[in-house]
Amino acid sequence: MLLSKGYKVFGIVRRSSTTPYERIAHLVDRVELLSADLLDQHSLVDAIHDAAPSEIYNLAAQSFVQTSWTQPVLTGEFTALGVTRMLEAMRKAAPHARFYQASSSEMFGKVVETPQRESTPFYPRSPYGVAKVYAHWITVNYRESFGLYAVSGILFNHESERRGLEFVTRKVTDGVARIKLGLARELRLGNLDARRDWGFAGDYVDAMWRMLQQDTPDDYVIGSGTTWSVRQLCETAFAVAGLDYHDHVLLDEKFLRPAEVDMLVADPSHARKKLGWEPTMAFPQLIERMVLADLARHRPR
Ligand code: GDR
Repeated sequence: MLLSKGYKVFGIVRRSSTTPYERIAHLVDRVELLSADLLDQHSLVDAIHDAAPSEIYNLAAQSFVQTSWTQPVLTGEFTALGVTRMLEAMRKAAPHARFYQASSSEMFGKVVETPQRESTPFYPRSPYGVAKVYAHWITVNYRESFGLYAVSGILFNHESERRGLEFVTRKVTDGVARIKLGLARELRLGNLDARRDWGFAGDYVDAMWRMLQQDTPDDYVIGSGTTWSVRQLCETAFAVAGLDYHDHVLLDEKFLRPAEVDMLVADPSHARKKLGWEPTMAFPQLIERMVLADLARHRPR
């Protein structure tokens, strides 16, 4: 999206012995990748100094909720303290840049009001959610302490065909495609009764960009305002391929979480009013698009 608006785009990558750029393969000749690591303060200062950015989007995190129970300390390092390191690097190397922090609906966790808006108190339910609450408040604190243009976008689940296979929407759409094409017979899932407010990632990056174009920095909730269960996700996705989820979905306790977020639904009226933001793709169309993309990917050429 930034490239289509004429931006020069840099990304940071942490060193690895392999180059897993699968999801940005179509972009690697159009963006400049700099080596840096959220665990290494100095490398972040150098990367921001070299790129001299006008806008910084911090989307980096250990972002899989389930893993945050098995790697809680690492999750805190990347997802919480990593944000302080980014803000410190910006303060040092690009204090006039605008900073976007990818905050999360997981901060609302065991919700204290419905729908959830900017003023809803947080009650995180996983080490990931707890780390994101820290990250949110350090962003607000650096804005208030140092006058940085720093915003926190509280985004509800946002999905597309580029979603990682471990997240439930993509796990289901990929599973449907493999079952339809005879590559698998069953799909093992955890809690089918959890409800989420799922939207299209393309709409949500537009909201991030809009947040950084305002006269004054503020925080915004971004979501569709609708909520669907994992069971409804299964019904919708299997139906796209002419299948019935009852014939293929099995419960596997391995995918149940030690503490669950039962239901999330956004009230995005602040974003609608201030940013003029509206989602363009409803949940059934989003899931259909993802199933069709996975069918095309798995179909023999
Ligand atoms: P979430 O996304 O935890 O909401 O965080 P995820 O897709 O992993 O889970 C959504 C819900 O589905 C239930 N579920 C399963 N989840 C997975 N992954 N695998 C399963 O087999 C399964 N079965 C049921 C889960 O219990 C849960 O209730 C996502 C991430 O992108 C975060 O980084 C981001 O901050 C939030 O969305 C907004």
